[in-house]
Amino acid sequence: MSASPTTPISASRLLLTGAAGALGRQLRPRLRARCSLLRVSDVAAMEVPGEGEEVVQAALEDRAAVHALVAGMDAVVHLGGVSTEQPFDAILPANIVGVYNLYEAARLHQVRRIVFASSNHVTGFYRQDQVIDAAMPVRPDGYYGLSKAFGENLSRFYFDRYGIETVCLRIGSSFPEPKDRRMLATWLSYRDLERLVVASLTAPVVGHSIVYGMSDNATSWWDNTSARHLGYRPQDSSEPFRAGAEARQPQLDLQDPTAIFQGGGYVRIGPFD
Ligand code: 15L
Repeated sequence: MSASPTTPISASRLLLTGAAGALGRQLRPRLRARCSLLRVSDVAAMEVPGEGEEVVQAALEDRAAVHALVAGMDAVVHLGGVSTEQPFDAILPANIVGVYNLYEAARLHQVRRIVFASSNHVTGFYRQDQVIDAAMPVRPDGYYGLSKAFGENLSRFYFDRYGIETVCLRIGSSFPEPKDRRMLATWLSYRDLERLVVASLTAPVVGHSIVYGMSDNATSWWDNTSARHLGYRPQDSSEPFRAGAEARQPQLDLQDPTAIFQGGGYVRIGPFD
């Protein structure tokens, strides 16, 4: 069974990082309704706190600020950091140093579970004619994907060494609707994103899990069988958007890397010099 709209989050004090971003803004009210205290954070300004909320502006590379953020929390939904392909120097502070700061803070403050927003770009150099699962070797399609692979490895270390559980969500394309033909395979509706995050927070045992964040799309490159223990059951599908996406993009250039690789356009961003 996937989590119902009223499933309380077993962790009653929850930290949501990246709360000013597109997905953070979606998740904030949905998570607020399920926990006793929601602390939200971002490097950017956020909406003022509602009842049962705390709002803390902080940079992930600021170690002391991250330790203060994490203190007193039962669990973390970590969406913070750079979420698109950028030069390495732009990725390094939040996505590499920041994720280290977060896990060190979690260790010191005895946080038991983290839901880590990874990305499909960890495996973006697999081809679109392959179906892959989370046990296959990573094939990042850029510095952003590499940083998410680092976060996945770091979280595995913190589970093996310290027992902090993590669910790594290799999020596909979470937008109001699929924007192009690639997203017919990678789309994750906002409602399914919520279902996935709630399942990741409420499943009794998750250990260190990796799951692709996608809706119940007819076309799919990702096999989530090994994450069935999470109880995530997507209920939306990209299929109703297929005709529109195909009409907007009637021709596919099969020599174009963006039509060959799962990471789409990310595979050819850069070099940046
Ligand atoms: C991501 O990881 C990005 O955060 C998002 O903006 C999209 O580009 C998405 O991947 C995608 O692959 O469509």
